Amino acid sequence: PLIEGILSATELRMAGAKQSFDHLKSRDLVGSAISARRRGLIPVIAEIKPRAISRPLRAGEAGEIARFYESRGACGISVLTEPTYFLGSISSLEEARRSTSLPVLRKDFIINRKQIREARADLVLLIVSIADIEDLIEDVRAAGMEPLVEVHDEHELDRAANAGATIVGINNRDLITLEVDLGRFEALGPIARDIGLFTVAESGVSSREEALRMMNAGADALLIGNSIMKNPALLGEITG
Ligand code: IGP
Repeated sequence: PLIEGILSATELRMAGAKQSFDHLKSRDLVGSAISARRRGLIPVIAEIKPRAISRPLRAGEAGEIARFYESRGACGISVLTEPTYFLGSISSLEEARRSTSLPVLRKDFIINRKQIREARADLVLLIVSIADIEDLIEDVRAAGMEPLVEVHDEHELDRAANAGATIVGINNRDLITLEVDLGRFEALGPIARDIGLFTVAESGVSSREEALRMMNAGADALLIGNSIMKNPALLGEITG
């Protein structure tokens, strides 16, 4: 029901979407994660997630948070742009991208190609369980961005790999029950790595110990939102 609500709100909004799109040079997440590791940091894609603090952001705040995240060693920034349930906005994505030199991931419920051209990001989240990723992966690349394909189980991982994904996010949170289990990445991460995919451990990390647990399971990067939105100082502890 949550997902259905989000998707129907998205469809309504898309009626007025603009089509123009700006091809700026794309920033490379894989390179940025590798360089973080070389500097001895845990590679974290730090998320701007207004839902975690239960209010939309003020003008300028997304830029401030993005700069703070960069200063604490993040290798990328994720920005929730879904407005209805996650209180996000396209303008905070644009602000975040203007304010740092890090690759920026657009976090939304993308179900059609019009949405892809709504905003300039470096990566666009595509969720296997809700979207026609076989088509959308091509659309994202045609727009000069890279898809980060989110999976929850082995079947979805196969689908992502067969559709040509190279970066996969394994979500520790079940999108229906919202339950978090770090064991999900531990089970799927190694399988994804074995087939040569770049793996992002998504959701549920709120301490250095949990971050190390994901790294030990072979994560190439972590995606963290809630815990660092509530307590930004935690990010520096986690990245190291
Ligand atoms: C971040 P967390 O538990 O640290 O806030 O998780 C991120 O993984 C989560 O926001 C997320 C998400 C999503 C949100 C992962 N996939 C899809 C909305 C839609």
